[in-house]
Amino acid sequence: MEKSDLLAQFKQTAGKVIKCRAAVAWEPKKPLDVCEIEVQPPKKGEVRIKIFANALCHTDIYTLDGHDPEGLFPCILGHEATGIVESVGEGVTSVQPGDIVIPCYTPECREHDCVFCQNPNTNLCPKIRAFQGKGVMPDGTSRFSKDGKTIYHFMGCSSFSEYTVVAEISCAKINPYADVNKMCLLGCGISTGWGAVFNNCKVKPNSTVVVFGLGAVGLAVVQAAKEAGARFIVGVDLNSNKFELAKKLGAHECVNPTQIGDKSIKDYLLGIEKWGYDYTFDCTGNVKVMRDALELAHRGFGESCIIGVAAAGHEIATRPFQLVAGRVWKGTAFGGWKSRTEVPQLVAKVMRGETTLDPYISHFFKGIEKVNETIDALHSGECIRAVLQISEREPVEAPKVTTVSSHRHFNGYVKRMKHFSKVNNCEMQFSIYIPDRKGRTDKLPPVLYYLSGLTCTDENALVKSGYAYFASKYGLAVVFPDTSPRGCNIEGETDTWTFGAGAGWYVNATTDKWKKNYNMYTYINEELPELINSLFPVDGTNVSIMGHSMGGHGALISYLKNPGKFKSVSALAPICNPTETEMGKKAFEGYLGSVEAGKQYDAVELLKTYNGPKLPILVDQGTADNFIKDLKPEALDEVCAKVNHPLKLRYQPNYDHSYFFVATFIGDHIEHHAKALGL
Ligand code: NAD
Ligand code: AHE
Ligand code: ZN
Repeated sequence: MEKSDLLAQFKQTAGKVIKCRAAVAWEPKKPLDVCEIEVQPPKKGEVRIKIFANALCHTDIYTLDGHDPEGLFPCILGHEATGIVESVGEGVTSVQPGDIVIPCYTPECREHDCVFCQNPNTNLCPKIRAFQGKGVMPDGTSRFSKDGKTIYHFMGCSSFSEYTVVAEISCAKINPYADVNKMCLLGCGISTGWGAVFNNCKVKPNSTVVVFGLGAVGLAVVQAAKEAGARFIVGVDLNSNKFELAKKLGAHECVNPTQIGDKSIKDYLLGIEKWGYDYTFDCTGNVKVMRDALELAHRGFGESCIIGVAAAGHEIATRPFQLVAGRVWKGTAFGGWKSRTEVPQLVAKVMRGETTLDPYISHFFKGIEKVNETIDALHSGECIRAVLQISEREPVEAPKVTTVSSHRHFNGYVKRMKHFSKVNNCEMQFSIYIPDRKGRTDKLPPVLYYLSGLTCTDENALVKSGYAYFASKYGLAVVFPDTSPRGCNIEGETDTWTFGAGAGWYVNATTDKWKKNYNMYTYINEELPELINSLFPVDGTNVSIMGHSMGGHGALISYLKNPGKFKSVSALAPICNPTETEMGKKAFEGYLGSVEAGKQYDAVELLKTYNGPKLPILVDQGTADNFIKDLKPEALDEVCAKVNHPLKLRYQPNYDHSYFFVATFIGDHIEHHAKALGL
């Protein structure tokens, strides 16, 4: 079913009771019963979701086995899922029908008076926690029933059902192209393991780590500890079958406590690191293991993090001296992630290929009637995560993006990416610099698009312009697109440096020969920003543009053709009036069939009729620039004066057209943009 058909179907069911299948846990320790239930429409602040996939977490089993002090029956379990919004209740604004979401058991209300949401150190928003514990929605009632009998909600998710209802504040909207059969894992276990490392413990490079329990959660801890740069990671499990994957994900050594003779696991591990380990993690839920983990933390400063959930009545114990001696005992709920804000970022991280969920999916079942097989799989000891596909999603054609290279650079990362451009019908490359944020919940960085000149690729300005010091100083992301499509096998594509490859002129070609591939205007102004905004941690609503030479022309026309879109604009030695130059005429005749048609891509021409918000244009121009006759800064000056458009045109004595010129003034330009972007 196409998305539009699905939306039409959702319009039919909105506001009505939906009868669908769900896996009901009628009582503890019994197989789940797949039967037809009724799901009420969402009330105020609620969202009804059609579930695509649900992975089984140990906590579902723990509750089904009757170990959860909050466990209520009958209920619908499941809390690691993806789905699509079917309908929303009154007042819901953050999601709408058709959005792809992950229901999260830790909500995020984001209210100004929520001391938890406002505190960067915790994710424990308590807004609806009491209702979740009682198995009901925030109005105190359930949305599930069968033949008039109420069925309880579970952890605010209840995703072992074809349809469920959750609070809006529990609904993380994710990239619409995300693989829903995979991303469900980010609803609990894997996010929790990663977050325990990155958020709760902030594992330092060169540290030592022990992980007890190598299920999905423990393996995610191993994977993240490796990413954090730990030098020695030990995995401990009673089931040696888990060791191969643990080693693949980063464990240096794995130990089975039943296979070390008479030695206790504690003595065994202290035999390797005499004073203990910098970080230890419990991912078993066993309180004896929790004690060992704490006592294995390094004397003086080691931290032990409890992730496992212990059965009702079980308590942790140790001699207080263990803490007196400097060990820290801590824990995590959902890895500390602020769900609605950060789960979409985890999805994007997976989609960028910076980390993987693939190794965790050991079992995949199709159809809700297979739900008990997922439980058998988890009990078998062979399973990491069993994903149950509850409804199949129509295949979506996701943008294919790969990372060519990634480097740490000026307190951030610079990444070169490849992707298939639909508007240019070919593979394109771009680079992006993303500065670190001081705190991970700080505002996302605004974006500056830097368009390069003739013959350049995305690489020239990246390595020669000296932008990174300034971008890092202000906390600005910078995108460097390529200057044209390449390798399209168009006759004459590489014959000259002013036209074809390396010379796309930021226009949408209309001539037969070029129109299939050379659509740089739409690429720069639509396709690429959409891709960047959905994949990278940037604020795509706060954007500026600049460029050099042909890129200066691209920046000026993008600003003038999209009033209000950019917060600022600037250019270094821009081509200002291309319809009046030989190389511009040749380019427009080639791409558009006439010079006249080129006027819609000529800054001087566009300024004559521009009536949007007037941003001050900053332009630097070297007086020793050999190309000045093709640039025509004087025409820009003249038209701006005529139409009263603010222009700061600075002639820089004796500078030429090169990157020596660009690098000299890039700092002023980035400062100009940073101010406009509120940095
Ligand atoms: P899992 O059942 O897949 O894995 C648990 C692993 O621990 C298994 O490999 C098992 O062999 C091993 N194990 C059991 N007892 C052990 C012992 N005494 N010594 C060493 N290894 C032992 O479970 P999971 O889904 O990975 O979840 C792990 C724990 O984390 C569970 O208790 C779960 O409820 C909890 N959990 C907590 C959070 C949170 O936010 N705090 C989130 C998700 C899961
Ligand atoms: N209901 C149990 C608490 C269970 C528990 O600790 N849950 C974890 C998530 S487990 C996910 O698989 C958690 O994060 N809890 C925080 C919270 O607010 O529930 C009990 O002991 O009452
Ligand atoms: Zn879970």
